[in-house]
Amino acid sequence: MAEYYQPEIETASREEMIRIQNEKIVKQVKHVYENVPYYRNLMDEKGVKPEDIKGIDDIKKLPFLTKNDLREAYPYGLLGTDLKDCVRIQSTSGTTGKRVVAFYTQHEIGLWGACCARAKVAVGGSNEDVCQVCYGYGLFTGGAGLHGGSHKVGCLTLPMSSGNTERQIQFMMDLNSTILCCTPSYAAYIGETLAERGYKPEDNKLKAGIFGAEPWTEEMRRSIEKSLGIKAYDIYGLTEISGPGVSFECEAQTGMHINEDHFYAEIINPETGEVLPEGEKGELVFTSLDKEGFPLLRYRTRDICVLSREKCSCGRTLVKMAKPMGRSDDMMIIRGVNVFPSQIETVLLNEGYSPNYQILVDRVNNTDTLDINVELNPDQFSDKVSEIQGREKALEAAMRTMLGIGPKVHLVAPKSIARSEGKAVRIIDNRKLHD
Ligand code: DLL
Repeated sequence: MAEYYQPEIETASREEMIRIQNEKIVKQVKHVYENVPYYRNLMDEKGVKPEDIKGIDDIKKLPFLTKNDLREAYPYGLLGTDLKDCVRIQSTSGTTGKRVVAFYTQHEIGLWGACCARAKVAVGGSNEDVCQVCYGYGLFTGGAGLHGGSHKVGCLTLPMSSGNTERQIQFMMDLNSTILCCTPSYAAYIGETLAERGYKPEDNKLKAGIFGAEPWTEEMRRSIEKSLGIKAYDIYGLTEISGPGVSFECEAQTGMHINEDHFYAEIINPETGEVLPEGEKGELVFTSLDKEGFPLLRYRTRDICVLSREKCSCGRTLVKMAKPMGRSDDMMIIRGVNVFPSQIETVLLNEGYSPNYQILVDRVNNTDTLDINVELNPDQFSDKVSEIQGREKALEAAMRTMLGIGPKVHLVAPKSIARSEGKAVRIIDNRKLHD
């Protein structure tokens, strides 16, 4: 297990990390140029040759890859090895268009598992733990990724997949699960169901949760920690770059350490493509430094966040990324104002509401409308119309302060908004139907 905490990498000096990255990028660009005609063409168009890349700083010279490139090259166009060397595919959910398929060699499966194992160790995981994985198994990377990491660390692994909440609870209680892995929205749902069944937070043996795959706020973290009686840690990743474990949170709970010996991160201005200095907010771009089967260079994630090299109390020197605010495609532009669902979630939880909400956007008479359905907690429920209306007005005012535009808030009955077992669908944008 100790081998999955790798101090020589995770606490390496800046010089040492740059040395590792320099060495890997030179080899990787050569490998891609020689084996991936699609990317070779992009490099040729830009007039860049592998010899121009002498170290990690030269990465700026390389062209970007976008989700559109992945769709164009679907299915085999970005493979860096023979198909016979690949042992697995995984795929994105395809919510924003055609599915993207990623390939893995045996080496890449190992590398991915090792990244997830670092994440497990960072939350205190060891072979003493019982790890309940309720991310979906199958094409989605959540189940397979956390499962791989859990095995490597030696946890007793419960491959539950998502859904069937009654069974999740039964196994959690009977088998004394200590680490829970699922989306934050599902964790909230499990917490709610446990309370309904009469369990108190101290009745379970859970100590930590590894939650990711969707944006969630600090307020949501606190609410889950309270309902399950655990420490809730964030984990980030995307199918194109491998899956969960691209970055992971440590005991400091102040952002996720990027496994930068494998994945080099840049923040760019999404409009101009210019690389931004550390600390500035922009689009996250990843280069896989040592994947051979599906070796993406400068892949634009569309996730908006900030990188920081501030000293971390855990001792790791791996660069940290802040919680992504959501994808640039999750950002709603409403009456010209940029609105992220995470801002709405922050207000709701601060005002004492449940994390069960739905955002409805539409266009009426050429004006954008924003409606938010918010579920009342059972103790907030009231028969008095005036009371409900008063609450709605107060929430609308709090939203206006946070968002800069005024939404219409509708408080709805407890349990009336569908719960999510995987990635929560928060936004229904009907404007797209009219466009
Ligand atoms: O969601 C991989 C994953 C599985 C990560 C389990 C963590 C845990 P995709 O389905 O390809 O892969 O979706 C990737 O999800 O670009 C982000 O927009 C979003 N995302 C993933 N993790 C986080 C997170 C998996 N911790 C996309 N916070 C990414 C916010 C996240 N957004």
